[in-house]
Amino acid sequence: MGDKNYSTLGEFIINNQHDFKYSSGELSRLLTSIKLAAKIVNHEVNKAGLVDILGAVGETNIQGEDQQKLDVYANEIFKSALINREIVCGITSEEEDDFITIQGKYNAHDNKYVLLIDPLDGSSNVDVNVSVGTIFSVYRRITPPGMPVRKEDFLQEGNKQVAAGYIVYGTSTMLVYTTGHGVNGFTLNPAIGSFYLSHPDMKFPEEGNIFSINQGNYAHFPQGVKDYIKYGQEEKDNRPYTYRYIGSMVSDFHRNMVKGGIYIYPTSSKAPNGKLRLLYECNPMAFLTEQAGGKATDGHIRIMDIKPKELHERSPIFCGSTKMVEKAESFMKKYTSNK
Ligand code: P6P
Repeated sequence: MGDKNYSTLGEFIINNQHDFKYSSGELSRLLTSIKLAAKIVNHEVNKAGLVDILGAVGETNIQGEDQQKLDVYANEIFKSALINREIVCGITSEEEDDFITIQGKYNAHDNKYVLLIDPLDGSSNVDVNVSVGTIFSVYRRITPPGMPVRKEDFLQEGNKQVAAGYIVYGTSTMLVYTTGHGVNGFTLNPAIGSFYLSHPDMKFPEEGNIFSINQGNYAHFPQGVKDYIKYGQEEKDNRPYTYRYIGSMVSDFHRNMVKGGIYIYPTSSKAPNGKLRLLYECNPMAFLTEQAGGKATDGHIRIMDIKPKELHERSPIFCGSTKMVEKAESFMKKYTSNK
């Protein structure tokens, strides 16, 4: 890829700053800080096998999940990039018990954005050298500037998001994001540390045949999901589907967006509310899905219309190629009269 033909992420952010009325450049600085943190985390992820950064820290996070050393490391890198540089007025993270309000020296309370982040999704895969990712979501604060943020600044519906994106630390490292004007993907050239626009205007194919779900939980799934899995296995039309499930949502999502497919993490008797967290996994991925022409629901209603009640609440998610999500919904609808 000749670098000269691709704009860098920095140029792209500046060139598209006009998308924001009254833009004070705050969102541009926020995205630039995420870019910086992504490069630092990428550097560690790529050499994880060589330094004492693998394995668990021996503690659990608020989710009750063993914290991997890289989870904690990535969380600290993104926090410091956004807090020390006083880019946002508040942050919440999968690795934090509660939200963090930022005072700082330069009145960060006046800043207008809050950040919600899953610093390293799928981190249990790092030990086995499988791709992992960071997921982020940005909102304009509700509370007036000049005072500490409150919970309502974070408990906003996904349809209020200002920006969302992910970094996938894979065979190449990519940053993919939206500010509500489509989805664009940037690939890191590690030799010079710049992200280049490699995937402009990404779109979910309307139809696809890749199916991502942990079929190990089949016995625990709702009947509608079981019926949809059987539908995907029939020898008919563009079926049977190809089943691909990496155990790292960002990687499954990215592949499905490029090739066409659906990612499903449904409710089950083992996970009555699903597993993925609404605020910093489902909502940002739903924003990206819709901006790329796909569909994202909880099996019945649009993910981005769910009114959050708790910071770490979970939601089932069906997201990807519109026709595949609608077909899955049609099976779900057969068993829920009141939805
Ligand atoms: P399971 C990783 O922990 C994650 O949040 C997603 O990235 C991934 O798709 C899913 O959970 C894997 O969960 O229960 O199938 O192992």
